[in-house]
Amino acid sequence: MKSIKIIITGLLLIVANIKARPQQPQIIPLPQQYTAVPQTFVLSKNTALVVEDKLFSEESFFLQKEILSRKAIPVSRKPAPGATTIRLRKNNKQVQQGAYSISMSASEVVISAAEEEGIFNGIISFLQLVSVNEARNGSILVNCWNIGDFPKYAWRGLMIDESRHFFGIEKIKSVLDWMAFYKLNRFHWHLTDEPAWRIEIKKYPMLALVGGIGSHTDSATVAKFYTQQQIKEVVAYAAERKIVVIPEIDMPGHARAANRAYPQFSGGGSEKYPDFTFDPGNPQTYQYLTDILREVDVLFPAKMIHLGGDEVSFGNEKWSSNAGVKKLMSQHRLKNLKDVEQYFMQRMADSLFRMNSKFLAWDEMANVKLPSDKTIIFWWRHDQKKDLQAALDNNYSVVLCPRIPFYFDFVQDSTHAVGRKWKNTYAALKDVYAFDLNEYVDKKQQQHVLGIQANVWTETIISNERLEYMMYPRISALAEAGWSATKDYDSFLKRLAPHLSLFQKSRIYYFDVFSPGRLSEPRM
Ligand code: TNX
Repeated sequence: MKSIKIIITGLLLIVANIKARPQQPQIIPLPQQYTAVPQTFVLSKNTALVVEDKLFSEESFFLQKEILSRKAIPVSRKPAPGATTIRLRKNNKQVQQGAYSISMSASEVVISAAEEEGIFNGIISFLQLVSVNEARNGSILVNCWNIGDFPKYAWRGLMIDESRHFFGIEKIKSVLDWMAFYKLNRFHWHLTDEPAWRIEIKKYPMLALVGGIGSHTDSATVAKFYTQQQIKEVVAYAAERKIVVIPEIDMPGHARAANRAYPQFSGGGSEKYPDFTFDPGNPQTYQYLTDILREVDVLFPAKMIHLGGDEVSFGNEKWSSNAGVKKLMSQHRLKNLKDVEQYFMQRMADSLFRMNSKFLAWDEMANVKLPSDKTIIFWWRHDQKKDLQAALDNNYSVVLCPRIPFYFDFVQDSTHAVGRKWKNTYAALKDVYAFDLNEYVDKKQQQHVLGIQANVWTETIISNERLEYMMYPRISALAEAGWSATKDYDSFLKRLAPHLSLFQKSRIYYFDVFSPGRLSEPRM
């Protein structure tokens, strides 16, 4: 009699559980394929993690550490009789970079992939399924799914500007954690600009010591920058999360901080943008910047460096009266200052190519003549589609980061007032989500598109709290726009809701899209 009772209660529980199950796995970005399996996997300290191929050893430790830190469950690595198992399996059939599959049953979870990025993505999906459930008496019940998944775009990026305001290594690590949680895999680090230079260069120590002083809102604040040791630490932290870090050393404009440290290489500026440029008319400028880039190249294994190239015309008026520039123009038959700008960039790109590194730049460089297989253009001026078209026509690879909707210094709600707006438009969560490549690029040129990226410029962002508010939850929408083939905003919002609690638990200050007035927009 007693056993029948237990069986009936058990059945009722299972039925209730199946009934309550969501239509989609609780994963952002939504996997390409999924089917529900009407079983429940129990994760506890008796669960064993089995690494079937040494290739996945590093990832297996990552998974173990994450389950411990998120849920206080120390899964073991030794299979015990009767215990559930998580297996990391090599499957060479998953050819696409980043692809993985998960098959689950009550007794085991098998995550498989052909390579490490794929297994990492599978681990993240599993962690998401686990994350939204609470542990009871040391175990977590996880609904079972079979999943087959791969990314839509190879480049799913986020840029943070630490020149205007400096956030520091702990904040950057936290950002990398959340990027990894959403399978964002390119961190573009804007380290130099007008207010400050934020990276130590051994050959030119004043760049950090003098150039590191100040911020966009306080020109006197003490020097803040990353030592080379810290850079290595960030790069390694990112690598553990399969994130490639791409440094940006902005030139020939946005160079004021560098020019404060080494004025002999300044090409002057304008009234509004003093000391804005490097001097293209001084032959030594090229060697100076190449020496800087050689150190940067050693520190960042990405083998690609972003050289900016944006908005040079804001502050290059002194070039017209510069004897060195005049000489350069006649020697190389450069007709105007735009030609000088491009000449400068071609020479600097050449320095990168000699380091076997790729050249990355903003869309002002869409028409520069460079080898198309070594050049990536970032399209940002959403009101200038012709520049995107030029980059595509030149066969350059492109990353799309149009201001609307991908500039996260723009506000995300009509009531917000501190951040930027473009006329009356801004970058609402649903617009980030709705990004559709077909609106920008013809089918036949889409093979040039590496992916998408959001940029967090920080003129109006000083505090961690505000940085968080501008990023979360918009990076969740960015992630799904960059990964999933089919999108549905309502289903996204359903899956997003429990993530807001995860932000809260991590003490992240976010924009509550479900109740916009609840957490107010922080001041700068
Ligand atoms: C344009 S995007 C810039 C940045 C500013 C940003 C503010 C780009 C390549 N240049 O220097 O911070 O607008 O939204």
